[in-house]
Amino acid sequence: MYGGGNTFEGIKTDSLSQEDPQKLAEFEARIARGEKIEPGDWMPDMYRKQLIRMIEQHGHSEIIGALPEGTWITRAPGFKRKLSLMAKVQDEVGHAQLLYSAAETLGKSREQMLDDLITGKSKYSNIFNYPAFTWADSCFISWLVDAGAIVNQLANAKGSYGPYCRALERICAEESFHLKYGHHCVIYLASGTDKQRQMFQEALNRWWAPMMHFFGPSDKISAHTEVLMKWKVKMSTNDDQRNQFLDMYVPKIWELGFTIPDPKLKKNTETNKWEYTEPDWEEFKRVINGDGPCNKERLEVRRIAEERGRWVREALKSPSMRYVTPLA
Ligand code: BYC
Repeated sequence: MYGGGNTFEGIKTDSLSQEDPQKLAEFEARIARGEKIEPGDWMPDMYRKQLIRMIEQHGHSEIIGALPEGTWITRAPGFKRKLSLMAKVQDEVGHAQLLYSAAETLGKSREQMLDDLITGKSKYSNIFNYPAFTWADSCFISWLVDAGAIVNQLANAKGSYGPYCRALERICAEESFHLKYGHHCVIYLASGTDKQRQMFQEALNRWWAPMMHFFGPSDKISAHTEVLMKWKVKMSTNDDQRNQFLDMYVPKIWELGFTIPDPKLKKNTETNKWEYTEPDWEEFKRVINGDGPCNKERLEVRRIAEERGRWVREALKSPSMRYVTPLA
């Protein structure tokens, strides 16, 4: 089991034995029937904690994920791309808003979630701890990271927790525009000069390993998959999602004439699964636990944003604002 299966403080596999067996059976029967669980419904403590962990990490990934692309807004080639990228980055931050609201329905406040992000207690997606050196890196994120996110989110939107599923449905609709924008940017580089093609090839070389990590550790070592699949929070395993991504996007990358930096990558036509070099899970662990190339920088940006925005949040809460803002 990855991280001993107990890396999240408070999620203990034996905590289920403390639940009322009849309520637990009814809850599991509802899930088996495909019903949605809603915030006021009875749920086991472990289901609540697992959902908070996963939705919160997802929300953090959206706001941190806005950073590497965000730095390219002013340098995107041409006015139209600047506008599109600005809209995309704004959407990503909006996704965090939806996700934090979904996690709040489970009892954890947004302030606490943001505190846990800044202090390094909560995780966020590994992939955003790598630097976007060139415009082609930004194109890689817009096309392929968004593609990976859609594979994950389309599956989990059919899951069991109502508020998370509804947030995911809306996020997927917006992500499909991001994917088209990203694909368009990559096609432009692919059909451009040798230098432009080389730029994207180099981005692909840099981002392929983090992309393989993006879907989570292999099923053999994943800590939470079993219970999350049982309760239909995760609708497919990490390896299945990785395989689906490879199925959909490797042919498209090859079609554009680029080389994927993995000599072992090939589809096994008998098993219908992709074979690839085992990702370096030690590097993955280092990166998700705070020791990637950009972790410190990413969290520092968030910390400064929290500090600079404090007066706005406090002002919104002040009694005089009740008369001028619908938020109060
Ligand atoms: N990165 O038991 P496992 C976007 C952790 S944003 C970091 O398999 P699980 C975008 C995991 O948390 C969309 N950590 O976990 C935004 C656990 O550690 P803890 C990003 C990872 O939860 C802006 C440990 O490893 N998508 O696309 O069953 C611009 C064991 O793993 C990662 C989401 O957030 C990772 N990649 O499955 C552009 C999707 N993978 O908590 C684009 C929502 C694993 O025990 N999340 N870990 O300390 C999920 O679907 C699931 O959490 C995962 C992992 C499939 C990622």
